[in-house]
Amino acid sequence: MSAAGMHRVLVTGAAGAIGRVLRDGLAGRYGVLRLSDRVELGRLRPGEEHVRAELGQFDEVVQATRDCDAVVHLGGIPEEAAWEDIHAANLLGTYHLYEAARINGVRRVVFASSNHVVGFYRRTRKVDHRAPMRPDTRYGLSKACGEMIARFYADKFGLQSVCLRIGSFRPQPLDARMLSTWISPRDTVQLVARALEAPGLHYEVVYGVSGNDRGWWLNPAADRIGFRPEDNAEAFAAEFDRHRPAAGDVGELFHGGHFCSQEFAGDPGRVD
Ligand code: 15L
Repeated sequence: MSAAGMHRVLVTGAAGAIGRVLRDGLAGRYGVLRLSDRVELGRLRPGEEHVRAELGQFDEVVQATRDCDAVVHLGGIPEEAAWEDIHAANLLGTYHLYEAARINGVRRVVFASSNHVVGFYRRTRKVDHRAPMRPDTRYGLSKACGEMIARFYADKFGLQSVCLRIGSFRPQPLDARMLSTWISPRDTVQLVARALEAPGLHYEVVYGVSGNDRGWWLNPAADRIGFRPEDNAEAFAAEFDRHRPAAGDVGELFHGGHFCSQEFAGDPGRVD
């Protein structure tokens, strides 16, 4: 049995933290889970196959996407880095992925975007997926471009896409900010499964966040794809409630936290 008729699903960046959790959480759900990464993946389990692919090498990405019904695109650099590296792995890599998916007739791509697409919103403000993008890093900028690539391929070629603006994926919240941004491993597995299987969609942007009482993101598309988080960072609030923000720390003002304060040389009063 393959959920939603998915006989082969490719996961790029499968050796990373989210990829490892998906291997467990999605095991046996689809015919074959094809895993790709530039690094070793460890021993394969029944129902898994491995294709080594460098996202910067178009031919390799074409090979990796061949015969796949859907792709979960986690590959790339997951944090701030030099522009040349972000450009190669995240921008060119995501373009290669979508173009290869189109050529191979893949039906749907689930793109791991990031909350850092909207990092420069103030914490006093809640935003939904329609709020104008305000990337906080070159990394966030690359994810904003990735969402545009996804939109282009959906509108132009009918390649369905779900962009997941993932918050803080961790076993549990690690600081006061994560009481708002945390997504648990089990909610992540549910989110990706819903994004792969929800019927009749064209293009959606969904915040990847647990049902946190202190959340900053309004998430109507979560309902549309049937994502119902089971976890809530509030269960860990007591550990962080004594936290007092450091005076003058720009990162404490905005959703993106320290991604905003890195290299910051602007006037926070004008970033409203
Ligand atoms: C991200 O996009 C990063 O990949 C991750 O490492 C976390 O830092 C997360 O955002 C976050 O905002 O906490």
